[in-house]
Amino acid sequence: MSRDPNPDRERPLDGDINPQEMVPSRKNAVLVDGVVLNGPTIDVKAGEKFVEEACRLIMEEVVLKATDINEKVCEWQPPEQLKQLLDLELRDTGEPHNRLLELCQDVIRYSVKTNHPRFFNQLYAGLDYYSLVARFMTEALNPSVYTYEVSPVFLLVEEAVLKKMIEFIGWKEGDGIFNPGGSVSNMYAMNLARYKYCPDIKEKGLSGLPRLILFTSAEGAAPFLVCATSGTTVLGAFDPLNEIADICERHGLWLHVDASWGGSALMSRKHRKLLHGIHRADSVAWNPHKMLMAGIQCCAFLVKDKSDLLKKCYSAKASYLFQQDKFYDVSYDTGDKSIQCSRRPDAFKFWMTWKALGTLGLEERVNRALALSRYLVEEIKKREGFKLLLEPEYANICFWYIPPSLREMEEGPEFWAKLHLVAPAIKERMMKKGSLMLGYQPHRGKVNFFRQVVISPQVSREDMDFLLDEIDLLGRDM
Ligand code: ABU
Repeated sequence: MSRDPNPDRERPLDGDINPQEMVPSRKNAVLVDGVVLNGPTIDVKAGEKFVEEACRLIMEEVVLKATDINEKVCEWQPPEQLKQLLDLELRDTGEPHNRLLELCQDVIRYSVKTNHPRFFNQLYAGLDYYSLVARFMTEALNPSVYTYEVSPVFLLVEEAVLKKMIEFIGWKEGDGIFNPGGSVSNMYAMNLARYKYCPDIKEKGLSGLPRLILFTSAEGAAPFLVCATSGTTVLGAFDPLNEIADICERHGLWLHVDASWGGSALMSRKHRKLLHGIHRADSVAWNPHKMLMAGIQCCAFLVKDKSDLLKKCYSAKASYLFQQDKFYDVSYDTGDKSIQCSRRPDAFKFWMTWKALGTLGLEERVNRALALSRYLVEEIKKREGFKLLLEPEYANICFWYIPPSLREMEEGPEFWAKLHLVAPAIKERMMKKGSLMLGYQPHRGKVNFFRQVVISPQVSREDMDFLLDEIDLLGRDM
């Protein structure tokens, strides 16, 4: 049962529609179950005013502060305290305009400023003004990119972006689909490779198949897919694609490259060699929301095959969306090649950024991020108490901070056990202070180390210096 959130408000009794409040009229009222059906019930004026004032708040509290290093990266509160500060309860009656604006302000205040020049915590960062506007537009227009009839522009934009990305991979042609993430792209690759290997899987089901495996096996199972990675999450490592492609070709295996993170290096003539051989892949995952800052989420799955494999594999032929007797070219109803039904117009964000910066601007963004990474690596080498885990290939700089108390200690079990505790303790201090955010993790037998990720063009050499100074400041008494 739906309730009027404002049962006590006055309703006009005459006139068709109150131009101020757009409240339904009771004159000539059509009532169903006691509900007046005349005119819209939404308070348009109040809604417009709210959007306008909330946009101003976003501009002042997020956009204008995005480059200000004097602002905090985060205003840390433990969960129980944050629950009290946020007024999370959902009530029977709606909150007034000003209270809603206060709530918006609180949400902004206690959210992490991922667009801050000193947010280095994830494989995304910074603020791209053009993709931001694209996001505002798509949120306002609220399209679902499955049929041309409801998303004509966004479908054509997606087609144009995919075509361009395919060109950068080095394929003559191909297909693709934007989707909710690199993991989903990798799942697409697995499904497609399996479909290609067993085209009757949709009819026979999994039980009709031999036991399938990825990579290879000497157990009598059927290998069908090799998944290589261009830009691993922690170390930013790149697999040798040409060598892997040779093996795949020899054994007729589908080669998928997870370039969710590293794919953006393709935009740079200097750094695209990291992905040498990617044109030989059958499919690629590439997330422009990472290094290219298109805004979360913006993830493309790209496939070299042009025989409509995506559609063959996923088509469910929903008759309420994909009618074949429509009055336009239904090949533009691309939703039937997606595992999703509703789908966001994510390509549009990337398209806006690409339009604004051009290919050369995107290339410059990648080159600068990698040059800043190089600078940081050299600084780490120079500084006492900092130790690189390995020479980075990309924009992930992995290092330990060794506090003064451990500097003279022999690198034995006790040293590593103590060092393991350092990064989490410094992370706690930096978040409580709000000065900086970068990630840490243990990895493959190595004790906790920092992973610094450089992406945003808002970041400068000074921020790299600050990062090292601040870690030293926060950890020198440990
Ligand atoms: N898709 C993995 C991203 C993880 C990270 O941002 O560190």
